[in-house]
Amino acid sequence: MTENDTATEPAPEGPTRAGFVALIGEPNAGKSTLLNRMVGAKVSIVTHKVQTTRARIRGIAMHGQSQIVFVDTPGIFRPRRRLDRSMVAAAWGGAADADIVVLLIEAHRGLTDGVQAIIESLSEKAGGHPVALAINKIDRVKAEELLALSQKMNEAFPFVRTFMISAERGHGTDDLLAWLAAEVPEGPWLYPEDQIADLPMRMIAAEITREKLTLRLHEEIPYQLTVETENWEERQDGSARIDQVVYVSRAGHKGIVLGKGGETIKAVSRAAREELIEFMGRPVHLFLRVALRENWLDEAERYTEMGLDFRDGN
Ligand SMILES: Nc1nc2c(ncn2[C@@H]2O[C@H](COP(=O)(O)OP(=O)(O)OP(=O)(O)O)[C@@H](O)[C@H]2O)c(=O)[nH]1
Ligand SMILES: [Mg+2]
Repeated sequence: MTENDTATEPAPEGPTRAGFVALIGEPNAGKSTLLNRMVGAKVSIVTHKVQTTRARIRGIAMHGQSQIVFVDTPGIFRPRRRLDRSMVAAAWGGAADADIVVLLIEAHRGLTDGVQAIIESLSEKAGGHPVALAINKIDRVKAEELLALSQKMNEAFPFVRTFMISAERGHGTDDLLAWLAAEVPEGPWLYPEDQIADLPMRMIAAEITREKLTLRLHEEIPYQLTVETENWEERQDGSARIDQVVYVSRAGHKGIVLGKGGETIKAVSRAAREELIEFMGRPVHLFLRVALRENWLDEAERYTEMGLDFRDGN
């Protein structure tokens, strides 16, 4: 396949292709936004805060005869806590297992120290897979700045391709998808054609609630809590009853998560329920409780629930 072929739609009767594309980058680069854009549905949660994604999340996109399995990963940063270390290990694990790696950076922040640190580990940790660069959030800068940044980045690492995109607005993302579709290896599809995610519903539901909590709570509180779906009951009337627990690690956080007269948790529950109804296309009854669990950040079971490897946090 030559470079000129890559931007064109593959012939419908051509061979099928399928592969894994890992999206890596600093926290907040826009990886989850890009995954959702590529898939055409909200599979991975997004907030304006760093370290939103905690585990690897797969989202599946079809383009012509190609199936592209995008792997959203936690942001790569200098870890402090056990959870941070597990998250960063999950991100690098995603890169190592992928057929193609896409490094996302933020156009307005450029080649930061954090990006530099990622580049320094890329050759070793991306397992020799091709790495493309996606300069995201181009809506925030002038065109002249982009060319200079692209040049600087390509001097720092031998990217196989550079894309200028806005994941949020959908600029340049079609070109990126078409290129990836042509680059993934020939082979049978890995998932049914209409599947968009492979996360269990109980985990998606917990993530949606965590997103609403992260949006409403401040400072360190979102980083000190986790959400688990404890019970899922299918009701005869076609609705689902979902019971979730929010674990907090400090006594003082419980009251903050509940809010005055339970206001905060009620607002979170309402927002999460609305999104679940939209996602599932049927009625949902959501029940949240908040529990103090001081050591949850050091409990193996909590990591398993999140889809993380506890040992990576050592
Ligand atoms: N202006 C602008 N904002 C964007 C764009 N793409 C993403 N964002 C915003 O950037 C923020 C972070 O987006 P995420 O998709 O959560 O970033 P992430 O890389 O997954 O972050 P972590 O999960 O924390 O590693 C959100 O507020 C997005 O709305 C873009 O193209 N332009
Ligand atoms: Mg994310």
